[in-house]
Amino acid sequence: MKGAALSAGVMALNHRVLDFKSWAQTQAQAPVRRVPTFCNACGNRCGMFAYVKNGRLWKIEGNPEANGNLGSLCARGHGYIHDLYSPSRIKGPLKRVGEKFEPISWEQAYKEIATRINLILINHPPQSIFWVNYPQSNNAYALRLMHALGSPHYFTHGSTCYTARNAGWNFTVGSLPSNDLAHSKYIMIIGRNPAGGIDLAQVKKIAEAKEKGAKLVVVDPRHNETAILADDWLPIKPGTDLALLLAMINVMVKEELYDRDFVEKKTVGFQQLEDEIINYPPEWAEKVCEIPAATIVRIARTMAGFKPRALIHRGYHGAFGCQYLNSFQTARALAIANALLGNINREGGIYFPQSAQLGELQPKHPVPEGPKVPKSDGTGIPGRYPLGAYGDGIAHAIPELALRGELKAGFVYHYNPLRTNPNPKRVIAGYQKLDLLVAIDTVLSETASIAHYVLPESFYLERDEAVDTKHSGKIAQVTIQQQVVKPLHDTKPGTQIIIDLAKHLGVGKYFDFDLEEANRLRLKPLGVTLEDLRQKGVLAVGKEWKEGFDKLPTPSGKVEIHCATLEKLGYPPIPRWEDPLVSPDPKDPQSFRLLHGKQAIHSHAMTANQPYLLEVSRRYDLIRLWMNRKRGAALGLKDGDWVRVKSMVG
Ligand SMILES: Nc1nc2c(c(=O)[nH]1)N[C@H]1C(S)=C(S)[C@@H](COP(=O)(O)OP(=O)(O)OC[C@H]3O[C@@H](n4cnc5c(=O)[nH]c(N)nc54)[C@H](O)[C@@H]3O)O[C@H]1N2
Ligand SMILES: Nc1nc2c(c(=O)[nH]1)N[C@H]1C(S)=C(S)[C@@H](COP(=O)(O)OP(=O)(O)OC[C@H]3O[C@@H](n4cnc5c(=O)[nH]c(N)nc54)[C@H](O)[C@@H]3O)O[C@H]1N2
Ligand code: SF4
Ligand SMILES: [Mo]
Repeated sequence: MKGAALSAGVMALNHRVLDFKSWAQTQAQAPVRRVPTFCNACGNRCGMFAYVKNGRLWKIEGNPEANGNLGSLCARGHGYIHDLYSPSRIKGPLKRVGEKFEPISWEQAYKEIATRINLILINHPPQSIFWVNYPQSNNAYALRLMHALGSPHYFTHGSTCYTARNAGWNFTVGSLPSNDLAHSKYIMIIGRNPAGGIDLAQVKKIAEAKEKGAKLVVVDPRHNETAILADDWLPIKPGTDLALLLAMINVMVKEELYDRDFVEKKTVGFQQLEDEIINYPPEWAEKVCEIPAATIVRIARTMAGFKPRALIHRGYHGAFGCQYLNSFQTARALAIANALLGNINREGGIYFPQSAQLGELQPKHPVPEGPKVPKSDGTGIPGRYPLGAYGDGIAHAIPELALRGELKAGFVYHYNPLRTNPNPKRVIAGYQKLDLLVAIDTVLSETASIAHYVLPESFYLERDEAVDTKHSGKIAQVTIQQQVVKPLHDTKPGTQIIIDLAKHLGVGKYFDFDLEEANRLRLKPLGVTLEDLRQKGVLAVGKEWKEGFDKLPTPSGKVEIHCATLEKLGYPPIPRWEDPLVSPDPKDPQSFRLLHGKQAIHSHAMTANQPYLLEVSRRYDLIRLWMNRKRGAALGLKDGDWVRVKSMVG
C-alpha cells in the first residue's frame, strides 16, 4: 500500500483511479443486485439469493421460502460458488487430437459430433447412442433428444444412488414417500445421515421435533453426524439392517403392537407376514446384526407406543441405494414396518408429498415417437431387471454394453462415472471403447479427460434453466434457476447445448423452441407467470397436503405387505432374510467391509479439488479412514497411522 501510494504521488496519474480511499468507498457503496436462484453444489438444489456487486458475485444466502432448505445453505454451497472464478474451468469447446485437447469452435464441434454420429448410424441402430446425466431440471429435453434419435438409452445416476430404495417403496406403497419429521414423536433413521449426507430441511425438522421432545434413534455402523443428536445410536453390523427390521416387525406382530385398524383396512397380506415373521425373533437378529435382542424389543415397544406419530426414515443411499444384495428387501421391510405403525400418509409419519405437474410443449411442439426397442440394460424386463426403474436405467451397465459393442456413442452430462461408479478399471475400459464420447461439464473431470469432445457448460450462476418441480412437500413448489452473472468464458447453458445438438443431428423439428418459450408453456397449467417466478425463485402451487388416503397406486390399491407382482416375477412376496452378496471373512484379521459415507463438506467427487472445502478437510483432519477401535488395536494400529486398503477390484 505504501509503495502504491508513493508511486501514485510520483506519477500523479488519474486521481480517480489511484485514490484508494475514494475507490474503496465507491466499491462499498456500489449498488447490490439480488437474484433468486438455486444452488447446484449438490442434487438437493437449495433455494438461494445470489448478490451481485460491481458485476461480480458478492455472496449467497438461503431462500427461507424454499421447501428443500428453509433458508439455510451448507458449507458446500458457499464453497462451490468460488469455482465460478476458478482457473480450472473449461473456457471453450475442446477436441481430442491424439493425447491432447485442442480448442475448437462450437459450430465446428457440433458439426464434427453430428458427422461422427451419422457415420456410426450407417452400421449401427439408433439405440447404440446414449445419454447419461445426474438429473438436472432440463432432463426432459435430454430424454427428448434420445427419443428423437430413436434411442431408449437415456440414463440417470439412479443406480449409483437410490434404485433399491425406490423399488422397495414402489412395490409396497406404489410411490416414494417423504418423512414428516417435524411432527413426529419418535424418529428412527437407518443408514441415512441427513446431517452429513446433507439435507438441510430434514436437519431443521429433526431439531424442531427434538425440541418438542421427540426421540431419535440412529442406526449406523459409524457414529455419524446425525447420531450426535440421537438418544440411541445402534452400531449395526453393515449389510444386516434387514435382520433388525424383521425382528422389529416380529415384536410388533407377536406383541400386537401394530395398528390393527390400519392393517385390516389398508393393507394386504398381513396373514402371510405373520406366518413368515415367526422365523425372525430378536434373539436370531442379535446374532446376525449384533444389536442386542433386548434393545430391539425396547425400541419396537417404545416406537409403537407413539404410533402413528412414529416413523422409520424412508432411507436414501447409505444402506439402501445400491449397496447390498438385500437392499431391496431391506427397503420393503422398512416400508412394511412403517405401515404396521399405521403412519402411511399421516401427520408425524411417512407422507406422500404434494408435487406439481408441469405442462407439456405439445401440441405446439410435437413429441418424438417413443423408441421401439427396450433398453439393453434389461430394466423392466422379466428375467433380467424387472424391478429396475426404466426411466433411470442402470448406469452401471454402460461399460459392459460398450464393451459388448451395443453402445457406440455417448453423451455424459453433469456426471463423472470414472470417479463415481464402482470398479474404475472396468468403467474406464468401457467408456474408452466407445467410438464417440462427448462430455458436457464445467471442468475437465476424469470422464471429460478421456472424451473425444468436451462441451463446456456455463457455470450454474451464469445460466437460466428449465423450470422445475423437484421441491415437493406439504405444498408443491415450482422453482427456477436463473442467471446471476454473464458467462465469463465461451460456454453455453446445457439446455441450449441440447437444442443445438438436436439441430445438427437432424432432429431440429422437435426442438423448434427456446428455453424461455418452453418455460412459459410448462408453467401455463400451474397458473403462475414466468415473471412472477423470476422475481421470487420459488412459488407454491396446488393444494395443501391432507392426511389419509383412499387408494394407493399399487395393484391392490393398498399397502402390499404381500406383493403378488413380486411373486409372479419369482421374488419373495414377503420380505425374508437374505445375506449380503459378500461378507468379510471372520477368520481373517485383515478382512473388513468397506463402508462409504458422505463427508458433510464435500459433494461426491466433484468438490474434491475445491480449495476452500479441501482446506476444511485438512484443518479438521477429515481425510482419513475410520476403523473399529478393537479391530484396529488387534492389528496393532494407532489413530493416525497409515494403512493400505485393497479390494477384489482395486
Ligand atoms: N455432504 C454431502 N451431502 C449430500 C451429498 C454429498 O455428496 N455430500 N449427496 C446427496 C446425495 S446425491 C445423496 S444420495 C444423499 C445420501 O445421503 P445418505 O444416504 O444419508 O448418505 P451416505 O453417507 O451415503 O449414507 C448414510 C450412512 O449410511 C451408513 N451406512 C453404510 N452402510 C450401512 C449399513 O449397512 N447399514 C447402516 N445402517 N448404515 C450404513 C454410512 O456410514 C453413512 O453414515 O446425500 C445428499 N447430500
Ligand atoms: N466416490 C464417490 N462415488 C459416489 C458417491 C460419492 O459420494 N463418492 N456418491 C454416489 C451417489 S449417492 C451419487 S448420487 C453419484 C453422483 O455421481 P456424479 O454425478 O458423477 O457425482 P459428482 O462428483 O457430483 O459429479 C458431477 C459432475 O458434474 C460436473 N458439474 C458440476 N456442475 C456442473 C454444471 O453446472 N454443469 C455440468 N455440465 N457439469 C457440472 C462436475 O464437475 C462433475 O464432473 O455418485 C455415487 N458414487
Ligand atoms: S445442500 Fe448444500 S450443496 Fe446441496 S444444494 Fe443445498 S446448499 Fe447447495
Ligand atoms: Mo445420490
